[in-house]
Amino acid sequence: MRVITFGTFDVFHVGHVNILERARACGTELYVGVSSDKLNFSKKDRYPIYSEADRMRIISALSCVDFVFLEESLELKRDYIQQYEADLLVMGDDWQGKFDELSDICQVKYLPRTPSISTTEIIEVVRHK
Ligand code: C2G
Repeated sequence: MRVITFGTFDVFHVGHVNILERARACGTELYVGVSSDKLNFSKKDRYPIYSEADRMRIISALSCVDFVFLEESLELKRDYIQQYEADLLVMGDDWQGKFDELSDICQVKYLPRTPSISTTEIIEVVRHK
């Protein structure tokens, strides 16, 4: 079973590795869409700390990841799922319910986030040191 997931994975941390390993364990292959720098800018009004090339490089190096591609728009999830023939979409539960409309083409599962860690918090901590 081919699993697909999406994310920015900026300033890679343990919450990211936890969700990727758990997503991979839901099937036999894991495909990861890494959000582009432009997509992040349009969403958050700032570019990620790490470039999309570096973020893709980090995700590609993980043993639980089989294939990495660039996610250029949030609205293209349906196309990516079809293009890569994914059977299951996994996302963290901060996205709970948000992708249920895709359940006509694949299974959709939300996994609990790792508590007390986020890229935003890491940036704040480092900024105030
Ligand atoms: N995550 C987690 N636990 C944390 C932090 C993040 O499980 N403590 C999960 C998120 O739920 C998400 C994945 O890690 O499934 C990537 O998180 P982000 O990098 O914040 O990605 P996001 O901006 O949510 O995704 O199409 C979605 C976009 O790509 C953006």
